[in-house]
Formats: sequence, C-alpha cells, structure tokens
Amino acid sequence: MPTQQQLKQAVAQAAIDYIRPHLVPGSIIGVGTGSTADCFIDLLTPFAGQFAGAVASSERTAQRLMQGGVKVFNLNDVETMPVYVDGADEINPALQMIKGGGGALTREKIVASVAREFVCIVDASKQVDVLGAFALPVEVLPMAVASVMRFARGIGGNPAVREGFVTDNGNVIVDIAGLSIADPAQLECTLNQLPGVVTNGIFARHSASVALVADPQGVRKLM
Ligand code: ABF
Repeated sequence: MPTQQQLKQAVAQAAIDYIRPHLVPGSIIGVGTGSTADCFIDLLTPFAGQFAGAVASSERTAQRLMQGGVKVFNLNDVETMPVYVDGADEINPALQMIKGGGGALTREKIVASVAREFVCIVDASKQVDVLGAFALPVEVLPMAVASVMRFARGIGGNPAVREGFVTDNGNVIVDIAGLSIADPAQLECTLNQLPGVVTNGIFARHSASVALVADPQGVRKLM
C-alpha cells in the first residue's frame, strides 16, 4: 500500500505531466500552498528556466520556488496565467472545495481567479460527498472576529480562532466546524458579505476545472 506521502508525490507528478505543455518560454503559472503543492514544486523546479516563472499563493511557496530557481512574479505584473495548481482540504463531486487549512486561502483565491484553469491535486482522502467535515477556514480582520463567530454559531457552526496563527495579510483565521454545506456557492457568498470577512475557504463560485486524485490504484482525472 502506498503511503499518503507517496500518493501526494504521484499526484504531483501527474500534475507536472498535465501542465507540461505550459512549461514553455514566456509562460507564467500559478502555484498553491500545502504539502501536496510542495511535492509539485519539487518536481517543477527542474524545469526552471524553461518557462518564465510563477505566481505564488503564499510567502512559503514563494520561498520554495525561489530556492529551486523559479522566478516569482508579483500578481499585479501578470495579466493572465494558463493554469493554477493547488491542493485542497476537501473536494466534492462538483469539484467545489474547502481550502485554507494552511491559512493561505485569500491569496489562493486571488491567484486562482486570474488563471484560466484550476488544477486541484489531492489524494483520495480529500474526496467527500458534502463539504463541511473539515472545519471551514475564514480569514477575518481582527476587530471582526467576535461578530463573525456569533454569525457562525447562528448558522449552526462551532467556530474557533486558530491560535497562534497570523495570515500573510496580518489577519486572523476562524475555523468553523460542524457545518454540512448543502449549497456551497450560497454559503460562500453569504460569508463574504459579512463585514470584516476577507475571504472564506469555500471555492464554489470558482471551482476546480480538473481534479487529479491519487489513490492506491493510480491517479484519476475528474472534470
Ligand atoms: C492548500 O493546502 C490549501 O488550501 C489546503 O488548505 C491545503 C492542503 O494541504 P495539503 O496538501 O498539505 O493537504 O492548498
């Protein structure tokens, strides 16, 4: 039986094969954050120099890319990207996701929004029928934490501040457990309307274009 780490490496390799046509001069790709994304970065860096570079969804990813010799671009200097590759905490059959377990959800959502294609790379443990077993991360301005937590309780959630964690943008993450998210696009919108919410970790209005899912039998492509 392959270990979870071996599954992450297998799906990262499948992602490299999938985006290989974009690793050409002039091309800039978006790169996500997390342990699966790290496996992807490690397989991407040998191609440094063959493509223009990358936009990173976190400081941590930017460091790893630069250490591997990949040029990192500021998103404001990039008009479009063919592809964004990132992991997820949960993904449903409609390829809607919960992301943000690593706390980089806001930058992930921004970078993903600029890419033409979102390639989600996961091992099969991330597949669910209904999103919500993984506590939903919400990035919140510090002064809005209590009001957002009250709202979360009001919709049946059990919110907790992620202790000792500050986002790359200087904000707080509130993780909302206990939700069964029947309509991800609607909850994504509702939470984004709350004053003080920067982003929530539901990626439903912009779901994945394709998911590469690793299990012991191999890597499946879901579209
Ligand atoms: C990021 O990495 C996330 O949005 C998600 O939280 C996480 C998944 O991490 P891992 O690949 O380590 O499970 O993409």
